[in-house]
Amino acid sequence: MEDSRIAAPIGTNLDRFINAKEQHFAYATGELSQLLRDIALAGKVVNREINKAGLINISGAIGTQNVQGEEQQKLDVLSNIRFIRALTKGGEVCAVISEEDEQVIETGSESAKYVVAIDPLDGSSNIDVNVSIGTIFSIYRRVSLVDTPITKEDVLQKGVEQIAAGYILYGSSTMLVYTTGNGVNGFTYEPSLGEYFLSHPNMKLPEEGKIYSINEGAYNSFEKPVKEYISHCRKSNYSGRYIGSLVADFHRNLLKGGIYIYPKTHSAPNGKLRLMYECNCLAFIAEQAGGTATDGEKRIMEIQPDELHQRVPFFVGSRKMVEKAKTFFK
Ligand code: AHM
Ligand code: MG
Repeated sequence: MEDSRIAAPIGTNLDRFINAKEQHFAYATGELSQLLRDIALAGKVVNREINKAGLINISGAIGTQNVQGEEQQKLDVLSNIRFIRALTKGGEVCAVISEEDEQVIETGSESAKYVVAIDPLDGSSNIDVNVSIGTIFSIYRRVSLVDTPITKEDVLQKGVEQIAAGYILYGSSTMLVYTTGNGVNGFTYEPSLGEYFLSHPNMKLPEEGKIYSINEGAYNSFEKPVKEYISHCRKSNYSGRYIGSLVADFHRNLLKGGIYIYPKTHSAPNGKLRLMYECNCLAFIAEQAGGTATDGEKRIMEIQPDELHQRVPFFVGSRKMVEKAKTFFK
């Protein structure tokens, strides 16, 4: 039987899918749909830059670059510029929190009702080595009235307040995966047509899995419960898989079942990953797909952020694996 949450069949392009979903909501104004389209479009531009990245060092030699004397910017900086520009010009967003910017970016659209938190290009250690990287985003509705100044409450919202979240994975294929709180859908980018097509409708995280993803090189600096959980994984003959790109590791586990962990370490006493534009977003997607996410004790999406770039320990993935990991903290 077809799941009623699937608004369209496999192969539907992203625009049609977004439109079909919007028609389910009598009072939808189309602004969220437009915002999702803006993000998807900026993702295409970033995808193009990433695909060119390997050519940059030889481009001088083949004479295709630098004819105007242009300096090539680093990809993470460039991605930030592309996304911020798309979010600013689109007019639906009043404020942006980005990993690349210390302060909140006010877009100047004070009558806009959405706030976006974004990591424009995550997986910094993989950017220059041709390994999968990703963009991660969360969308919130502002709390204050439109046409008034942006407040702290508008930007520091708990993950449970997200109205949409998603990621773009620049991998062997480029994929956009997102949720608006009604299941998770994945779209694969077809570069010759320049379109995303629905390839993974109504994604479900297997309840149980056999993959654990953690940087075991830092083992000596993990807390006892994490060491004990790793020992449980080893005894259970689970596979260790760690790309070191959060989106790629999360995506694999979403499809195959598994757990991703970035715990507290000596050098990162609160964990390394950021609550607002890395953890909340993937926690929302995981929960919507039937999985779960915790900091070891609390549900990630219920943590009240105190600062924009706050870090949290992160355990996300198959529900039974995350529940098992939590038992070692009791
Ligand atoms: P970044 O925001 O600087 O790219 O760091 C986040 C990345 C994640 O994608 C990845 O899971 C993690 O850092 C890897 O960290 P480590 O190299 O410490 O294992
Ligand atoms: Mg990051």
